[in-house]
Amino acid sequence: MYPPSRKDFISLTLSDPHSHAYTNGKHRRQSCLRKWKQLSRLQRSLVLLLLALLLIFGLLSYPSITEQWGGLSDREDWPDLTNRELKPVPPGVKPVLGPAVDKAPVPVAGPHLGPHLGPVDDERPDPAVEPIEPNILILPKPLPKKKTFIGKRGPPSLQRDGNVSDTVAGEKQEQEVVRDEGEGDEDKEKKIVSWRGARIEAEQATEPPPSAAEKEAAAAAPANAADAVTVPPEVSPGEVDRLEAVRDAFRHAWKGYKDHAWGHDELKPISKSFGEWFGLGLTLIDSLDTMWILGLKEEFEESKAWIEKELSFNKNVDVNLFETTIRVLGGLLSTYHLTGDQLFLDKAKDLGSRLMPAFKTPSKIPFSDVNIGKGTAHPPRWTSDSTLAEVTSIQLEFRELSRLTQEPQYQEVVNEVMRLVHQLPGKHDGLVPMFINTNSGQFSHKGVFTLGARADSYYEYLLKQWLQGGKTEDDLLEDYLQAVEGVKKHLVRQTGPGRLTFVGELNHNRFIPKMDHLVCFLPGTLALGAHNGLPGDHMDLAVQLMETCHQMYVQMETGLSPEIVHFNLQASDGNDVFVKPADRHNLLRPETVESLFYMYRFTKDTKFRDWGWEILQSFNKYTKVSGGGYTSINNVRDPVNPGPRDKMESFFLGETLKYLYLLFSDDPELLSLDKYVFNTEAHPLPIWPPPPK
Ligand code: DMJ
Repeated sequence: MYPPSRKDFISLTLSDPHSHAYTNGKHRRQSCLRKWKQLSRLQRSLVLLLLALLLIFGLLSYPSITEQWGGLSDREDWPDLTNRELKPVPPGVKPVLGPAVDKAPVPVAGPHLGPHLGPVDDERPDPAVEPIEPNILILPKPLPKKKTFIGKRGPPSLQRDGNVSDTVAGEKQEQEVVRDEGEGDEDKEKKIVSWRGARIEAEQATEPPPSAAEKEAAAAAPANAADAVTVPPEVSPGEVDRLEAVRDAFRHAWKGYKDHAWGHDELKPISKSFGEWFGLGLTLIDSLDTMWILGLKEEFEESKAWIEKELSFNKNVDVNLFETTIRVLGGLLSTYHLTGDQLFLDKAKDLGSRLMPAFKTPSKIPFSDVNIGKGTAHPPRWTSDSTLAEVTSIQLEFRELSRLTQEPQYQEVVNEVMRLVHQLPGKHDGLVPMFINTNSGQFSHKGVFTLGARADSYYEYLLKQWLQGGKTEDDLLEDYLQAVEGVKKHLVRQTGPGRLTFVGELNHNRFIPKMDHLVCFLPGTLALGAHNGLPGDHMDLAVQLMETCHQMYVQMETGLSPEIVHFNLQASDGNDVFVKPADRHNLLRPETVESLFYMYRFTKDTKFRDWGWEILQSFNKYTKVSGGGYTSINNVRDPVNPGPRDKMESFFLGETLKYLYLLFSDDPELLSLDKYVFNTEAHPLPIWPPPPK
């Protein structure tokens, strides 16, 4: 049996649901009144109380409801492709990764490759991923000047003395200031001779070490970036000071290399030792033309002596074709051009001929690795594929080697690669997959399209080969123009909150709002194309992307960009930029300062210089190691413990500092962009003169 129902609730029937008689409401009113009178006093009080509460709640929520309605009617939060208004970051809110997002553990499903290969996109679903749809490029107004937020705080923790292990280095981050031992001011020349002989007044421009009081203030800085306050921007130093600051940075890096890694590939500045990759003195060769350009004669001469006496390519060693070409062959060729010294061309010839076995493949698409002593070549152990950017970003160097030596074989093998790729099916509106098979000559792992790792310099070299050859090779231009259209159509998007333009990736028709720092070469390349008569909207896109790359630095607490960022596509007031825990490292990469250099050369807008200056200061603050050298760091979001990686990549000297120097130089004839193209490792090679008629 069911228990009898208990009436512990108030039942109100305001009308007879079954009555359909029309009484003009009179019957209903009478019925209500009667029912009301039938209620006990308690029941009536409760009903009145309920009504009173409903009334109060209604009054209180009225403003916010009307506000929301008003907002919706204005469609402010709706994705509206016709809305070209910029949505600025709300004042006073630091537009950085919020702790909640940052802390949320994200399971990593996809592989992350090493620093030189760069990352392959992980497969995990991304909340911001949206299905593919026709993309319309929205040109926003320029971003308003953002306030300077002090996220950069705390004394530099990397700058330590002592021969300590990695682990100890990570744990015992003493907070002291670099003093550049052994770099006494008295040693510094008052006058520096630039590479073309112009005399430049040299003044000390590096920041003086902080006083005890400043150190104390830094230590007491707010622990939470959100607590930071706004400070007035510092007075910009002049050209001479900035140039000298770059020289100082170079000298400091060089001191570490010379003291602890001389003749080896890379400096490990924390452990004061070295790392070997190919055993070719990579940093030394990559740095040669930078020393020449910066007017560092002494350093240049001692390096030249090492090349003369010590450098031999007759070694039983496997080298990566691409890395060796862009860093070593490129470095030797550009140094030959700057100095006219035959030594460098002889070395380049020797190396070039030793790299040639890489092209002996069934498809003529080169293998990734070649043994320069044995004359054998092979793909990586796990695949017969080569990386697309690697086989298409060796052309400037091999072509130049042929021109200088009058031996056509170098040019022939790399031109054949371009010819094959030009006519290969599998491109997506000019965008290329990341791999190509050395047996079949076909693209492999199709479906992923990126301007980042493994594809980046393919696009860069299309334009630069066209420029190098005097704008005569139409296939290169055609492929480049088509690729830029493909980028605009499929990869360019804007963030919801701040309308930052970025270049994402396509993964089997899914748009991934992810951008490698490597992609920051693109503003410079687009600007270079526009400077050479390509469509003006390339420059518009360059300006927007440059702003985004700048934001990738200033929105981080150290003022340094992470390796990879993700962007927020949602129309909300949240952050524009997110960094996943695995992507927070900075390898001292050059791409942003490279693009700043191009942007400044073509626009003369001094803000690009100021942005570069801020980056140099951040490198000095968070990556400079006392005693000598700069180090890659693990975490650009942690200014107290950025986590030194104990490695100074050769491109920091070969590219990053060189581009900074050229950015700060007032002399447009210092490596004029109408006379030189820079290879992808920042080694300038001449634009070929037109053939005699
Ligand atoms: C350099 O070796 C070259 O710039 C290359 O094109 C990309 N990676 C590094 C710098 O980040």
